[in-house]
Amino acid sequence: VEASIPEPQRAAWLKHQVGGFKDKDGFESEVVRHVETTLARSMFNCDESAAYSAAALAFRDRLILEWNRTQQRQTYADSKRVYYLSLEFLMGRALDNAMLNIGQKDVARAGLAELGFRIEDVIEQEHDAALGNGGLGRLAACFLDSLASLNYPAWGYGLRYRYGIFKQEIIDGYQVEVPDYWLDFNPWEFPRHDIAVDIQFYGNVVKSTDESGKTIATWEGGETVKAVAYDMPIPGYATSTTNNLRLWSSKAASGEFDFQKFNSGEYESSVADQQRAETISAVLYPNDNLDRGKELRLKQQYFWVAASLYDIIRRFKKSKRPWEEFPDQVAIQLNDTHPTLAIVELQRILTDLEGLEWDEAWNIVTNTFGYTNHTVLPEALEKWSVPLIQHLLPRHLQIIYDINLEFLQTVERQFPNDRDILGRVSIIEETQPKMIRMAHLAIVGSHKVNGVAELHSDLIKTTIFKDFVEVFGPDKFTNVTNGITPRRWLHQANPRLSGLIAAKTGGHEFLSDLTLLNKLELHVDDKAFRKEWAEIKYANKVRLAKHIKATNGVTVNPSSLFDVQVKRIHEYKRQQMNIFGAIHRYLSLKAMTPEERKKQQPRVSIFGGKAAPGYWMAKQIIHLINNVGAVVNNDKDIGDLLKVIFIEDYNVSKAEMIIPASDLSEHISTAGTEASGTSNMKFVLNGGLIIGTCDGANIEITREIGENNIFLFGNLAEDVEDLRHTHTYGKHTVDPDLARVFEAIESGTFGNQEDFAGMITAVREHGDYYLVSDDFRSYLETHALVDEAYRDQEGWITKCITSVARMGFFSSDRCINEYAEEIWNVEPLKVDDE
Ligand code: CR6
Repeated sequence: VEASIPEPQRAAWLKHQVGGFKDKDGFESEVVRHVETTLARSMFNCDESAAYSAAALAFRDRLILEWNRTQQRQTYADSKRVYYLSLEFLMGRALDNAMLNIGQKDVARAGLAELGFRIEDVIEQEHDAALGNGGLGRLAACFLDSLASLNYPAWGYGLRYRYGIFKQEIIDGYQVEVPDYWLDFNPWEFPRHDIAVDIQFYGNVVKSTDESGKTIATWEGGETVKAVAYDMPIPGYATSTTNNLRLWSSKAASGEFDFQKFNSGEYESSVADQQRAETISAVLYPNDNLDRGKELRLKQQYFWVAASLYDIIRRFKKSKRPWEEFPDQVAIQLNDTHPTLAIVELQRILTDLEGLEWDEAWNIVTNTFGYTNHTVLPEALEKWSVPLIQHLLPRHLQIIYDINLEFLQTVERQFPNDRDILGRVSIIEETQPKMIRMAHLAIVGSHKVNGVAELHSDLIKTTIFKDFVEVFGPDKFTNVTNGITPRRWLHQANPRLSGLIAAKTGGHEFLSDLTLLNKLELHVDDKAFRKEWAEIKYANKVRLAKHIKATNGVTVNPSSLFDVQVKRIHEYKRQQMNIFGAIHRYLSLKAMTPEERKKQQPRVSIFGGKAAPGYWMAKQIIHLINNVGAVVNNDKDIGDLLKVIFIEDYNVSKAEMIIPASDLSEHISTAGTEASGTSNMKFVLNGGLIIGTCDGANIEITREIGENNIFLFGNLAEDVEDLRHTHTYGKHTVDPDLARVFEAIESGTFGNQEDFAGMITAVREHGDYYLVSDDFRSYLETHALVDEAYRDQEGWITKCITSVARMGFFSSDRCINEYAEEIWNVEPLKVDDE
């Protein structure tokens, strides 16, 4: 590496190489230097926000040095790299994570203290990087952490949205969306103005023949937009590997504005062009598990995919290898179907621009891509209308048709007597207008397709992708059960528990090998350990209770059972069932004598989560939760026996506070609808128990921790279809307890009943698609079992410790190693200095 500096200058460069701070003194001097120079602030009036900025810059400097070394090492080794293409990266805060992964948090704490700051207050200053909706985006962030921690040469590629997921405010019980402008000061990103790619849209295709008689397709005209790279360093835990997350930002291709237009007096329209271009990366679409088919979204997808592929190919070309070696050097993972156009774009580049034969190119393409499916919900499966693609990407549409033709021909040869299968597997849906089924395109263009938990991977093979299993054989389809990074979700979110586990398992090794948690089982009867365990949970609950007091103005008793459901609001996740259950509890308590009430287990029912701005039913659910809270929390008969809390603006940093404070969390989706869920893993890892359905990863969690340590209830996935059928065509009576809840709502107990009519009608008249009534009885009964189990505090703690000890499987490190071996065929790049 050093030899790349010309000999005459080498000594000077090496002599002045910076190393980043080494100790407390060095850290402090970096902080003060950044306050005074980079931030141009006086050290005499440095507030917490400036202290945060300066501390972040000091860490950023260190990271970028490691980043540089990692990139040099990876280029030099010239081994296969992984590219994770995701429209969402829900990163949360970076400073705490950087301090812990580098292993310098104690240094920072001591340094900041000497400068007059409490590290916790400084960390709190940071704005979350919230470039995602929910599980899918957070999974991508956990994966980046694991890829770096395991020393895989890997890059993330995404969009640099100017506005992340909206901030949620609750006003009079209703959700109000406020834009999340997060880029005012973002010390974690490096603009790379030199890395810019022109991206073409619209135009038309011209066909011609070359000397040899081959047809050449040329995509001409249209409009060009510039993609500019912004890099975020991703530090691995306890390793010097620092990988890259590259996010693309859109700009007008002509520079600031078109000078031709400007000089001819069209100033406004030249500015408008600029704004039009910048709109592409302006905002994250706020839908979780819902496809709306908007043109701007398609533009985002192509813009990001084309820029990323250009970048990947440029890097590949540096190695001067022949094209056929592309899949040996490059693995691209498609996080859901959002980046599926990459398949078409690579085929276009190889055939139209690089002159490869179709089959040769297609072979490269399919060996490069892997596709992860994250849902079976029909409303979430992406489809783009043919006229829209024709207009925006005319050449791509032709290639999609060619891919489909080739594919259907092979299917036809395989199943000469089955005409129907062609229509079912076709990439084109023959509707009016015709639609491109992106999942079909992703399957055809990849060598592996995976689901995200065992049940889900089985379901896609037997339902939505059944025919493809026939066509490609079962080996193309695999399962990689999701995981979470224990660095953020245990060590960072719950430092005291992490410390206690370290003391019992022989150090913090478990953070790199989560299966070491199993050593905890040896200590399950250790009195002092159990006491400390309980104290930590209580302290975490006190912290959450303070937050609730400050934001909701409600006093909750930390000795109550904290029952938490935090996630996107969605009918399939059934927050409505949870709030109906809380109403049932309230009605039951009201009907009791004071003596009976004394015997009841006090509870705090905690909700949090955003509703997509256009999702009316989800907004009703939020409204009902808040209105129930307003009644219950002020009812003198009830007191501490029940509180209902809606925590505003649930996000990653709130999750880090809420999850460690839960006794029980709810993962109660209609069986077969939640592909995996990942917060279920976070809650158990933090010593909370679960009430849940047999859905997603709940099933594997049960297998790992044991069925005595989880509260399962409800109908099974295999029975859902039949139940729905009887709702529609047979007899459908509402569960009597649920009917009483409906009566209470309809009598106006929780405000204007008309506001909640939709939620009730969905169950009573519209077929109860999510089986709320079918599962209500066993839901209530299981909650009663929870109360009973919680009253036995010793038994409860045993369940919690045992569960944590058995959670090793759910590390995203395990998950990434499975992807690396089964799908990507990549090896970690050893770091010499370790
Ligand atoms: N909404 C699934 O619904 C899963 C994550 C990550 C989801 C959820 O069960 O844990 O992906 N699916 O795999 C989609 O976003 C399409 C999600 O987060």
